[in-house]
Amino acid sequence: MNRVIVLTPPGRAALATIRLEGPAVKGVLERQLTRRSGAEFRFERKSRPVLVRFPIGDGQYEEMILRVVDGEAAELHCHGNPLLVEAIVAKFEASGFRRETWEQWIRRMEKNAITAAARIALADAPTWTVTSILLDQYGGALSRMIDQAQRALAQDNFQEASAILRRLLAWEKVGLHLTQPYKVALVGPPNAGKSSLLNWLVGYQRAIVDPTPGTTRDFVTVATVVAGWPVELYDTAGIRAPQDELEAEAIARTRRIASEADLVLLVFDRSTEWTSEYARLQKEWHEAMVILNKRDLPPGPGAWCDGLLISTRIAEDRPAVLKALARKLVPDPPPPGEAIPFTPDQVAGLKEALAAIDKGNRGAAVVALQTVKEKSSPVEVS
Ligand SMILES: Nc1nc2c(ncn2[C@@H]2O[C@H](COP(=O)(O)OP(=O)(O)OP(=O)(O)O)[C@@H](O)[C@H]2O)c(=O)[nH]1
Ligand SMILES: [Mg+2]
Repeated sequence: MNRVIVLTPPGRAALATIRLEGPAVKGVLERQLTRRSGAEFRFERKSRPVLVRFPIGDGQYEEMILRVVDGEAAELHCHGNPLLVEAIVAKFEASGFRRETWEQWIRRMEKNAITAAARIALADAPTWTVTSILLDQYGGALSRMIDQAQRALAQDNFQEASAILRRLLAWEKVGLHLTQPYKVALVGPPNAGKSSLLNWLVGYQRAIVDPTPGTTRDFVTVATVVAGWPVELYDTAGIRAPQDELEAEAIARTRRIASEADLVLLVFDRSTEWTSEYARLQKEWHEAMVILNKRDLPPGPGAWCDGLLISTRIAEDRPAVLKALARKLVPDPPPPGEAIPFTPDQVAGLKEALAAIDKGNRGAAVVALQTVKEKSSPVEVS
């Protein structure tokens, strides 16, 4: 089988790498290419990278670098313009090459589905923390623990197998958030400073801030990083008795977003009086992290609840908010080298194996674990 694979990410870029594999590579390249000097191109297994000319029609040529990988594989490094890349790939397709995505290529190259998934997720890793955890799994941390559980099962040591799987599954939340950011919703009464807090946390004016209560109707989200963890902040509309249909819809959306969030930041203006409406909000989001904003102003009266006392006008307060946020999201960060499942398929497979062990069904547990190693599909990167 002959294959053509674009290894570089889609979109405009300075360079693209197109990989060719198969018995026809040598013949096709010798027919298509000429040396930059105009001399004939000969495919040599051990040559250094060479500058070549690739015909793109109408007597035009595109210059690129060719690297011969082995007798049946080569890489073309060309300009990254997507139109050019597409034209080159199409030309090889016309010569009978099959187009493959870089994810398919990695899955084919990697023997183990876990290392393949890690390699694919690594391409999108947004922070060093995420990268280093995924690198551990690429290096075999998760596969080794699954091997250990399988060995324990082979020796009828159900207790040890179960303990290993429980430990792996304890990282479910951390693991799945390596490829999906934590969702953090900023919720609270109008004018509390939710949009200000969002801007302050990310360091630029993303959301509209205004002294008029009820400013935010159409929400913004913004991607950021908290202590190395990818986070998506959701600004929402202030909760109060709606003054029109639009606001009612905005408040309904706030509740939807909050219900889907990993964490709710309940923001109050500490300079106002504590009200029964505040108490109701606090009850509605009893698991929220409470932020008491505007500590630069005199505190308002009433039986105020506890919370992190800050002001978005006081720069020194920012690290404390970020620290508290990180502790709430990831109370126990994993130690280096820890085995962590990081795709929904892996988590589902481990849970299936654990359920089988609990029922004393060794056969089903072994199959479920083997599936995690061999078949779990990697996270698709768009
Ligand atoms: N004094 C003081 N004012 C603040 C602080 N944080 C925000 N504000 C002000 O409070 C007002 C409301 O801020 P926003 O961020 O728009 O409040 P919000 O909660 O998003 O309001 P809605 O979108 O209406 O629900 C603005 O005038 C801000 O400048 C603070 O720490 N101290
Ligand atoms: Mg707002």
